[in-house]
Amino acid sequence: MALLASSTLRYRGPLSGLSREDRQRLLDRASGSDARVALRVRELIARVRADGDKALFDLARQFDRVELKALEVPREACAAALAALEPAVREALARAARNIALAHAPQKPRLVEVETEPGVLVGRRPDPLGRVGVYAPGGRAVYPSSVLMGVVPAKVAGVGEVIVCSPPGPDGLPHPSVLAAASLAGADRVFALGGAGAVAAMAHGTESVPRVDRIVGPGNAYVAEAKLQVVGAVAIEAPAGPSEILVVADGTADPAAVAREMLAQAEHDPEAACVTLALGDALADAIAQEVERQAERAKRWEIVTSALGSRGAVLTVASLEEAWPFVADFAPEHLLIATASAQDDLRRVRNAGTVFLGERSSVAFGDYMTGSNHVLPTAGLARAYSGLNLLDFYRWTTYQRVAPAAAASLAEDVGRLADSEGLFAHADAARAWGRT
Ligand code: HSO
Ligand code: ZN
Repeated sequence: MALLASSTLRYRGPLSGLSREDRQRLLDRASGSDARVALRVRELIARVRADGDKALFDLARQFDRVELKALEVPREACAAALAALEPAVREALARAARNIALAHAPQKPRLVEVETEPGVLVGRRPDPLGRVGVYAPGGRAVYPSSVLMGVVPAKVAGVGEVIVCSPPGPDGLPHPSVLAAASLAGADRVFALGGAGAVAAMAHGTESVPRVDRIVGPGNAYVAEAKLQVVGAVAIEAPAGPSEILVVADGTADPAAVAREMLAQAEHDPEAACVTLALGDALADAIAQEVERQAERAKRWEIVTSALGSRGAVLTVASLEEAWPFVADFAPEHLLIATASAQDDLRRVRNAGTVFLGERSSVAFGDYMTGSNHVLPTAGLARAYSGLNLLDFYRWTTYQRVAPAAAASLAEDVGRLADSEGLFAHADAARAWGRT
């Protein structure tokens, strides 16, 4: 069946009527790294590795058009930014930080020990990472909320040192709201560094910037590419690309509320993907109309209309049963279940970064305030990755201890296995304990 025309949305019609290519376009959201970006980033990383701080000062001049006096932001500047925030905003930020801490604290992993055989003890101890770097973008996206999402769980985990990097403005400092959030969340050190240079500095270290063990936080295409290129020197989290929302709505959903949710994620990025699966044509038409109406008035009109025009869709399903396989294939960053049976429907969900149950559970609440983490896998990576969580800030140390009688009992079998691999020194090392 042909898709109905819609001036704002790229697709409006039945899910079952989507052509193979159109379905693929909705499902294949990986941006794939641009060869030119990859090359530029490779050069930038090499410059930072070769020239350290000097390269970072040069990059600030080149990209941020500012002559930095220092790479590190004094603690007092962060505290001052926090003090200068409008009190109501500061309170709201503090409330968000509190909820993030509360939601993440129970995720604390515990040491486990098992006896696999009498006298054979195997243990696994969670160790907080020594140093973590949180990247906070500047420019079009200045998200103090994302600073909280990275720094607060790292501090809850007990990471030794948490540093924040964010590009400088004309005054040589990162955006005041980023500094305020860093200070509120308890970041240990803050650097006025942006882009691939910041990632390179955190991955390899320079005279002023300490090398970290893991880099987290969103960034533009250069930052994302740089993070991929430094894997090997450091760990990163699942790369997060443009925002996404998939809404599943039944007849109890308010079309205006569904449209608001589509617009909210659309305003992040011209590449955002916003899709609704609506039960029945009447509801789908009402939602599509609302999207058009709200898009016309959107404050961030350009971004919203490009997003909706390239990956915006309101698709009709004949039953909710038809929706769940699509949810699993799409693996959205955010899934909003605007149905009467939302809580039950959760059981049907496979592969979503985070799920919002009922239309009142707006994605905006999760983006800022519920305490759940908003650094989430995009581009279908929710098939394998989870959103940022406390475990991302630990590594595990495993250990084992073999008691004397157990050693005697293991010796011969281990010797046999080692012989079978042709590793005779291993066999000797094991059998020696069988003879004692
Ligand atoms: N929705 C974004 C997170 C965010 N929203 C930050 C508002 N500020 C993640 O896709
Ligand atoms: Zn958002």
